Amino acid sequence: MKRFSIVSIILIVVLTVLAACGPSAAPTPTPTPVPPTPTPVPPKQPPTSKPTEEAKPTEAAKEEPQLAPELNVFNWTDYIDEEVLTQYEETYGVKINYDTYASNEELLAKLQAGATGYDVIFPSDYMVTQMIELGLLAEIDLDNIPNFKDVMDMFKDPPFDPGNKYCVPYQWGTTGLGYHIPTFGDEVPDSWAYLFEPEYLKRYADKGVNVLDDQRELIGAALKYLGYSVNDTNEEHLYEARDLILKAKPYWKTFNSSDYDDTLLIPGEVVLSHGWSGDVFVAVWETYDEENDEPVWWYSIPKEGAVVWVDNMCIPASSTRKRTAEHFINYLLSPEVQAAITNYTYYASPSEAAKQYIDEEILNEPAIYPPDEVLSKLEWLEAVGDALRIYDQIWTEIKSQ
Ligand code: N2P
Repeated sequence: MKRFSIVSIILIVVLTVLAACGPSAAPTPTPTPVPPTPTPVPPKQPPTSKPTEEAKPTEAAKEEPQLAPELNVFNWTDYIDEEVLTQYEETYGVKINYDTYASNEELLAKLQAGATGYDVIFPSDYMVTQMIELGLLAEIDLDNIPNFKDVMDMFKDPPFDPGNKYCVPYQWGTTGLGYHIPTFGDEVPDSWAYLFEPEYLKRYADKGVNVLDDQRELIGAALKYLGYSVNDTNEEHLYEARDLILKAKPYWKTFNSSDYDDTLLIPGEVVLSHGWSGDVFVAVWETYDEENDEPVWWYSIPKEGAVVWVDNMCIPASSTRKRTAEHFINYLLSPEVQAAITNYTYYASPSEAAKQYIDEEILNEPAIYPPDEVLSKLEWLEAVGDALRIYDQIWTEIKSQ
């Protein structure tokens, strides 16, 4: 299987917008599911509305808000098909300056260090809580995000952002173990023991083990393995998790959460990786043995339980282009664009309406769209309040020893 091209879906969006915006626009095509093979790039479409003063918008385009000429977007690495950005730029005449980060803490540190200028950011659930408390987010106007109506109920009014006052969901997934099937044979690494127990690690650590360079994820996995909540705030439990991690650390080759999905593709680099579902599935499908119709990599959710998370689209309090940011967020939440992103990232979409455009193999993959019995074993990361001090302290110890 290949990563599917998104161009046809984007074409549908553009044609739909064109049809809505101008008398001479093309007719609206009936949306069709993403084809399983890449399609040729469609001819470029003219922008439908331009923020510049000289633009002469059609009647319908006048309904578009006045858009800023550019927007600064700061997202996780490998988390969008850049065609989606190009299409937005070409359709609305807004230049997207796109930059990436590898963890919530990196994003927070940038904002706290006074980085201004970002207009759209993508913090995870627990980080939304922290950012709201720190006054780092602007309130969002849901009236300007009509595609929010398609968001699944489980992602509306979340505990970390009651009433979706600040953010709307972008993509969601789980955290588990990616493993190299030829190394493990019939054995499925179905426990966090494969990441933390030296007696397990001894068998394959020389072939490479990666862990996410992410404090809440790694400490959370250790807590889960020890039988505690991923949000535990008990100091003794946290030190137990630290000690488990320090005992396993000599067996780990890398702490990588930015481009570890690429290292899974390099033969001999790693055979086991703590990872996010979509990143691992990119490796699964990119290394798929077409000839024998067998995967080389696969993903497991450990039996002790794991993290389920949702990343969100939010506007920093310092943004000066809030209306354009909302317009862009609404575009990213449209069913066709959500499907295009999911078909590229292999992360699940929070948009119910996107499902009709999402590839069947993704929709039916329980490790990407976990069924209720799997979901019930998963836990959401939550802000840990004052215990964050202990998390930070043990993370420093882990990284420095
Ligand atoms: C994609 C990162 C997914 C974000 N590379 C995990 N919250």
